[in-house]
Amino acid sequence: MPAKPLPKAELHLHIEGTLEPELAFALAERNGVTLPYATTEELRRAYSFKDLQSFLDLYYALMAVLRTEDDFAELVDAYLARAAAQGVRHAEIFFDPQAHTARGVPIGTVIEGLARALDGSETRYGISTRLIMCFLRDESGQSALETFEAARPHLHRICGVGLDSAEVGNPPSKFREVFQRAADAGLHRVAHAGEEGPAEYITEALDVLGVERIDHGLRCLEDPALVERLARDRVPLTVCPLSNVRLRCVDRLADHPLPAMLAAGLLVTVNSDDPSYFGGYVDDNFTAIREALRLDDETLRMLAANSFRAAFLDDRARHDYL
Ligand code: ES4
Ligand code: ZN
Repeated sequence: MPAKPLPKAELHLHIEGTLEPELAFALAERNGVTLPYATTEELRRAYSFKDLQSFLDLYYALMAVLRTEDDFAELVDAYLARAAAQGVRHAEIFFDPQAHTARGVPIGTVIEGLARALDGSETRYGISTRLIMCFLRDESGQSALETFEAARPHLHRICGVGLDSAEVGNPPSKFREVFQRAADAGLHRVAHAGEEGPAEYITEALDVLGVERIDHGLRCLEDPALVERLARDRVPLTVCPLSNVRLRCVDRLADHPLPAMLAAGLLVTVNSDDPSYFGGYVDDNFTAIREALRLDDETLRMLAANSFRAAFLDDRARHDYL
């Protein structure tokens, strides 16, 4: 019997990246969408990526099956059931509105569908949840601004904004204005940085966008002064080990820099990113690094506790979890 999973928070999870092949085919059938794969096995065989972009191409293509509020609610429900089995007690969930509005799905359909399922998460699964709206960094700053304004009637559903998609060549500074508007609306701010992109993008996300957490952040290790700053300021890094291997940011799990990050005093958390595509949910990431990196129980407990320290929880709720 596998050990009972440690209670943990998941802070780096793209809801569209939880779309399992079986649900993709079921939704395709319901919505009359034709997928360019005959079977779930054939689709799974396409899950072999050479870099971030090769993954993103498939990730965006499969989203064609998500069309109605019910579709988004079903996607969330399937994730929550899996997350509960992996020890998740709190989840801060990313979504990519532009990937849906570009296909003609109204932003209200996306947000209200997701939020409806999340409203039941505490009672049905014992998981508290938040939504974080991400902007696609390979789209323009203007498109991000228009997306933010379209989301205004739904901002009470959202706890923060983030930045994701193709990193290299799309620095955080492109999104200065929309992150300022989000700050003015009282929203939390996070950004993917230092996944494929350079350490300077991490510094820019902190200085220009005012982010409170860095998603991935692996490449901070190339800048010792930045590592010192991140450690001193206790800036959380939401690391996704299986993702890093599948997208070839790291050669093998045994070479993952997570131990070096911990040794440098960084506030590291472990997360699943796009679990349907990368071979596992969050506790699968814990199990994989425990084995590949030979982490002891104390380190694993610290990583789980860090997830609550890094979460956007008020101090009372944080205290209850820790
Ligand atoms: C993503 Cl792994 C990763 N990196 C950047 N953007 C993303 N969107 C979904 N998964
Ligand atoms: Zn991500």
